[in-house]
Amino acid sequence: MRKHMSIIGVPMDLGQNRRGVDMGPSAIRYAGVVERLENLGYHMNDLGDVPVSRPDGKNEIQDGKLRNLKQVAESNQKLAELVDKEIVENHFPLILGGDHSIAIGSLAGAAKHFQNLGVIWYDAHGDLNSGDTSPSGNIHGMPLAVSIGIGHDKLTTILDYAPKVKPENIVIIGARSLDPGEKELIQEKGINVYSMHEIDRMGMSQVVTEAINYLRERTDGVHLSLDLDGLDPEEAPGVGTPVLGGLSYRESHLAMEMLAEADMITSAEFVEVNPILDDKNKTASQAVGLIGSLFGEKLK
Ligand code: B3U
Ligand code: MN
Ligand code: MN
Repeated sequence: MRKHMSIIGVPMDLGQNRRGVDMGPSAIRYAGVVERLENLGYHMNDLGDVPVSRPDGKNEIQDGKLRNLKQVAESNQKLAELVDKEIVENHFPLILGGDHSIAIGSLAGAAKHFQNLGVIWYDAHGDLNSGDTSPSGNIHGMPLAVSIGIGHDKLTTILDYAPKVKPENIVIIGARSLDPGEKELIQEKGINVYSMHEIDRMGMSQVVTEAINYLRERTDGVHLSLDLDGLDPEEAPGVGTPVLGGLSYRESHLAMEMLAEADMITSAEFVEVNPILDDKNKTASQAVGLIGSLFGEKLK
């Protein structure tokens, strides 16, 4: 039977300061994501975009510390409901961002369906801040903390349960910019991190093999959250917070191909593509290339 996949766009740009990332879902669609997956034999249904409201003021800081909290929480609630519904219908949810704050809703919708959801967080950043540790007030730097139950109630209690994920079920790959509070949380909670240091030393192949073996033993599903700023900005320039010294396109393909072979990903999102900062839709095209590999392009 052909596997069903649902595309969900989230044109969210309120989790950070730079406009344009709201056009990410369009750019990834324009780069041919649906056709690419149809060619691999998937039955595709593009559900369109989750509504994102405009802030009342200009990039308003709410509740002391969090930028656009109300709007980010509302869209994530809608996204969580949609992801939940698609999983109930046995459709694989493929979520297109938008800034990384949308992982709050993706994980809320997905984790409900597993005892022990694993998370692969492919990112230059840890996204483990809360209002207390964030240097920016930007919610896109907080979704992983929210998923382990740390952060504002409006975010942690979406779909009325918390936490969504156990810290030991998380594997971060590609980190090279962590804030002091994030480093503390990683130590305290024992979160697995393969920073660029480990990737340079061990190679991507070894890193992903370890991650797969580790998650296979302890989880019953795995959400892949891929922030395009995990890639090096020379190759993927269309992101809002580029950090030098990142993963290559080749290494990233290898990681996706290995995950395809392992056949363990149960939901996925590709986030932070900002077409305004991009070079002729290069970053969106890379996202589509990586999606192709994740869903078995090499194997078919
Ligand atoms: N850690 C910083 C910067 C950042 C996080 N995520 C992105 N940038 N993309 C923060 O603001 O929390
Ligand atoms: Mn991120
Ligand atoms: Mn990032």
